[in-house]
Amino acid sequence: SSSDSFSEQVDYKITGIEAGAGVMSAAEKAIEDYDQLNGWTLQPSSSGAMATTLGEAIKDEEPIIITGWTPHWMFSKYDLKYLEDPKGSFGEEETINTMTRQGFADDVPGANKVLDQFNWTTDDMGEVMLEVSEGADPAEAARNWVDSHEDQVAEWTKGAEEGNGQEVSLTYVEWDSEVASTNVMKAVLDDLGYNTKITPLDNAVMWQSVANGEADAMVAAWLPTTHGDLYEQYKDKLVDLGPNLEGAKTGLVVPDYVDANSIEDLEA
Ligand code: PBE
Repeated sequence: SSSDSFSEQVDYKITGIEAGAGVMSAAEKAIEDYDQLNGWTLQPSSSGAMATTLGEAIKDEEPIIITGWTPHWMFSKYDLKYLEDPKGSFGEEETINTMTRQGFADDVPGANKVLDQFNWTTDDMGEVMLEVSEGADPAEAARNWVDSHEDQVAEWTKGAEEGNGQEVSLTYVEWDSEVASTNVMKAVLDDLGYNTKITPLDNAVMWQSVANGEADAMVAAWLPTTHGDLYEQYKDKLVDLGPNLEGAKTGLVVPDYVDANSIEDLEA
């Protein structure tokens, strides 16, 4: 009934995303860290299904709690809030870094330079994500962004040798944020004369593919917390080109109408 607490109303369930995502491990950690989450369960799903479930709940002002992250279009489309995380289970603000396989800088220096110089803001990424969330094909949304941000793209390609059809392989995971960044990098590299292949994988396999040299690079390393364990596992086999975006964040997210502001406001 409506007098039930928020926690009872959601049946002590957090709506999650892909099982291999870092935010899922962080949510499992939160369930262990907070007495208030004792007995709660985290339901794996997919990023797309989570967003659909969130949209349906909001339409009817129903209670829901999800694993969320920024940048994400959901924050521009809906009124949402992160629950405070005083124990830091989800870590602090993060960067999204670019990683290449060893030897890539020597093999394809022009493309490596572009990847090294690639950096944008959460607002930039948000523009691409919003267009995709409204139904645009990711390649088309990336093309629109690249064509309308020529100066910024010129900074990324400055001094980079043009390609003559050399293949560059990027791996990613089909999270909305990484769909945006990876498609934008493909558009930029293709424009410079490279033949860029993008391949969606599971998170752990994405890291492994670059570490073992099957793929050239990825622009999807969330650090230091979200992918911290994968970074530790593979860092000796990777080249870290540093952040391509600052101010990323993950956590438990609820609609504004939910009467809770902190994970400690939940009930076991
Ligand atoms: N995410 C988006 C990913 C990183 C990018 C937060 C869903 C994750 O949890 O691993």
